[in-house]
Amino acid sequence: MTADLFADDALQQPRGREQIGAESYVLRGYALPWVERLLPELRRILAQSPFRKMVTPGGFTMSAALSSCGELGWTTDSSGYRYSPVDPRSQTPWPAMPDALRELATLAATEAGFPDFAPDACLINRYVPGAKMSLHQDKNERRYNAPVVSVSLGLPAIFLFGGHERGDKPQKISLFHGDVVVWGGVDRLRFHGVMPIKEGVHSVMGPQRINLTFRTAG
Ligand SMILES: O=C(O)CCC(=O)C(=O)O
Repeated sequence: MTADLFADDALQQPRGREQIGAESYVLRGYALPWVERLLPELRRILAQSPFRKMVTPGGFTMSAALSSCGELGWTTDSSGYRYSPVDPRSQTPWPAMPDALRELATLAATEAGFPDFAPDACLINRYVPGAKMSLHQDKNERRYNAPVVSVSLGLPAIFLFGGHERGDKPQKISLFHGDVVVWGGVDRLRFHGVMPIKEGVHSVMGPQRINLTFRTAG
């Protein structure tokens, strides 16, 4: 991979910080300089804990495929949503969180006004065209004092950033390869989701969007 391969994304995205809530920001293109370090680490993680489809407690199969790294990984099955120290597929610990991922997440959090972020969980979502994430709140963490840091790679997405009630009309925010969204503080429990991904092939990531969501869960 060379810098040329993500030149298109860099052109689309003037770097900068867009405020989307009282304590929420989109950091445009923030992860672009990290992509070359992130991709080999992602390949290593996914060789150990491959993407898999998970089922919600209500019996629906999620359209995004999931994996995780870090001390805790988010899982769902018929008995509920929870964080687990082991990958339910192998019953062994999730892959460790690589330094490059942790550093990116903590620097992005600092840039957004959360200097003490110490993530112990990184959920990795894979969206193929048509896959989506319904509006939800991140509420399985033990405390809500740490922000959520969400890194977008690959195909563009429309991120839905709602309010504190499910019925609140969400903002629609276009996210591109390398964008990072951080929300915390008074915004930590806002509903959010992703509209169905449009058909396409990204020059670096191929026909998919991968999202890394960092949280302090334990
Ligand atoms: O893919 C995204 O941008 C958001 C992911 C998300 O909402 C989540 O993992 O809770």
